[in-house]
Amino acid sequence: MKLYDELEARGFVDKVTSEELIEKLNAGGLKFYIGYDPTADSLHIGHLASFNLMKIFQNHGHHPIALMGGGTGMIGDPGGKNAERNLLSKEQIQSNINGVKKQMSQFLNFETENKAIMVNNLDWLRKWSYIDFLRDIGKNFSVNMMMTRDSVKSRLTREGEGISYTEFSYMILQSYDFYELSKLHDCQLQLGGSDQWGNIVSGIDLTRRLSGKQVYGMTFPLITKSDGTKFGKSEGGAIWLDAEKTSPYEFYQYFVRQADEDIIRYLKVFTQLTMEEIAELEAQVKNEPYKRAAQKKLAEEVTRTVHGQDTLDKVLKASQVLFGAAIEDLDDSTIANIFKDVPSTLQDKKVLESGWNLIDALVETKACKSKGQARKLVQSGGVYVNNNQQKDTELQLTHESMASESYLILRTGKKNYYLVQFK
Ligand code: 629
Repeated sequence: MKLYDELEARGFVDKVTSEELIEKLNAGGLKFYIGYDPTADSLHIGHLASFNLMKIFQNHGHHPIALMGGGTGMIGDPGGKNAERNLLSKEQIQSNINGVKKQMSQFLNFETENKAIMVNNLDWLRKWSYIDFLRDIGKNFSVNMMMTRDSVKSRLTREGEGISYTEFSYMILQSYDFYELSKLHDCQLQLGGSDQWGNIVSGIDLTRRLSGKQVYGMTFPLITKSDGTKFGKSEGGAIWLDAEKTSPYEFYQYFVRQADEDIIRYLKVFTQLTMEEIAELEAQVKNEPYKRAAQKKLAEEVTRTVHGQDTLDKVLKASQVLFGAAIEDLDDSTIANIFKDVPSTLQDKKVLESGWNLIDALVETKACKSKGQARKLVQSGGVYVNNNQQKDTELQLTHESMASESYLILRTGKKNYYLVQFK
């Protein structure tokens, strides 16, 4: 399948700056770039579609340039923001770049013939003096035109929150990047989400003015959810790619929870699955939606790409626990995530020294109303410690009974779980 046809089939085409681009896309061999400002020490799933897009371009013989905004990150893109951002310190930006670079390298192939390269726009932006930049670059920008760009328009109205000269001038820096990359690397194409259209078009205009070169742009639609809520947010905030900020278990569950109405669109933009494989999953959503096969496939693909096969295997095992699977070699944070919605109680670790009687434990955790009920339930085989059935009413819970460093899980019947945290 030709690249442009695949992009259209996957819903990746929002706008292109010129029809000429289409045959260039299908011919392969283009140097192209996407920019990422290091506004946090980790990328989030809002960036995932753009990584997948770069991989698809690379698979079709184009040369990816991943641009880190070490310079633009110091200014802040006003696009999509209705209030001024707080400036990040230079140290914060550098540490964010280190975190983001590591994550980005998991997605792209930096070895192959059309290998990806990573650049940092601070390397060239830092060289300019303010006066020279105003004279040589700023002179090419009409403020009248700049004020019409979507990224700043809403901030200039009376109702808007206003905009500083700093954020207003951001598009000049991004425009300059495109010119610089066309000069340094013969980069002919910039990609970005639909929020980047104005910045991309400004860069094409500047490149033509400064060098006479024609370069191109293509935007892709920002990911939306049918229920109108923002994609990539959960009650705990953003869904990060960094396992320390969003556990792989939570990361996986986020994708499993996506709605039937959205899941096929997400498979197309977040994975490398073929259109045939996706069509097969679409049929399953229609015929057996309760199996959530498409959601599980998406969650597996994305979790494997971001966290690796071993972590995915652990997450898959953990996601079976609530269905009665054995609770073994799980760490505290995964257990806390799995059982975050079940009743939990706090216990003093000392109680395990002499042994905590199972019947007492069932009553103290309110799993059973009385010792009599607890005894009957244990004898009838309706009680489980860490999903292992326990029928001995004299059982003493000790350190060996723990599921992890701090947790032990009691269960009555099929699915009534009680988490016990020991301090
Ligand atoms: C210098 C900086 C450039 C080109 C781009 C940039 C960054 C750009 C921006 N992009 C978003 C970001 O950094 O703010 N001004 O988080 C983000 N981008 C990926 C997609 C996007 C966009 O990294 O373009 O639409 C999210 O999918 O919001 O020379």
